[in-house]
Amino acid sequence: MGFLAGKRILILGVASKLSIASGIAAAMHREGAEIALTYQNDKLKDRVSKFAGGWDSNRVFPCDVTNDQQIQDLFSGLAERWDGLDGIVHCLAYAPGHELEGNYIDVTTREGFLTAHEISSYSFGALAQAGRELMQGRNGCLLTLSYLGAVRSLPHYNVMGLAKASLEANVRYLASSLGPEGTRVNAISAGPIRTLAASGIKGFRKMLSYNAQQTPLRRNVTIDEVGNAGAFLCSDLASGISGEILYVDGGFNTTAMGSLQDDERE
Ligand code: NAD
Ligand code: 0WE
Repeated sequence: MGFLAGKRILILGVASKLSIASGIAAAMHREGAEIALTYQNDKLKDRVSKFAGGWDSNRVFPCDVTNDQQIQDLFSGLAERWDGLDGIVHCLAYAPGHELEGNYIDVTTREGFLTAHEISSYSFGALAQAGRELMQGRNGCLLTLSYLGAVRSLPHYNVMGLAKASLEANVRYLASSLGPEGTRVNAISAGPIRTLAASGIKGFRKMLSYNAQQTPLRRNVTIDEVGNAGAFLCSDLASGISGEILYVDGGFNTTAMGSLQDDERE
């Protein structure tokens, strides 16, 4: 029996088979969880429904997180299918593309800042609020996805770094708020992975190869590795872990001076 047997988990952010949300859904399904998925817009509806079928699920709901009504409707719809919910996995982020290119000071606008923070951080708490009642009394778990740009500055990540910093603070405040109800709240800070969101980033291929070279494991991580860590964090195996940011990055964040040792004879 899988370590998520009997758990009912809502996953937001599947857009393609490369999505981190897809890696998490696959791992959770493998470990015996029942899955529900959302899609951002009608363009994604059929695709996400097909993925759901592959994970033995016909629970698929629209949810653009900028829309309060859609967030409410998501949980009313879910309540018609499930009498309780054990987990919410938040796998989404957005900033206007032109703000993820160039020098931070030159490209950041009030509007881009607000959009990035609304979609990438505020939405996590909004889902926690709307899902709270369904999660009562089940030792549930909330999970989100962050990136190192929350705590280090790096080229081009720009306003997304601020939004991820806010998201990580959101994890800690939600963990304090919901801990007394038994709900745990955590994030995975993943290393860079080629997904739809990442393919929109200029120079991403170069970043991937630099990252692999400078990482203790000398390679990039996969959505399956992030998926396994996500399944663990949402399971009772992680019952003592809350408010935590777990790095799944091959060790990249723990080093300095890069891989200088590889050419130390020069
Ligand atoms: P992806 O493109 O597969 O997923 C991004 C998702 O965000 C899509 O499903 C999209 O529909 C959704 N989304 C965007 N705006 C939305 C809105 N208004 N309402 C609802 N959904 C919306 O890319 P991904 O890389 O799998 O991204 C998932 C998460 O992982 C993001 O939070 C991202 O910041 C994080 N992350 C990605 C990487 C990476 O290198 N790919 C590394 C660390 C963290
Ligand atoms: O969080 C992310 C990317 C999220 C993202 C991606 C896009 C591309 C398309 C948010 N908004 C948009 N808007 C778009 O219009 N990552 C962790 C992946 C990523 O993005 C980078 C990175 C890494 C890593 C951008 C610059 C530098 C590094």
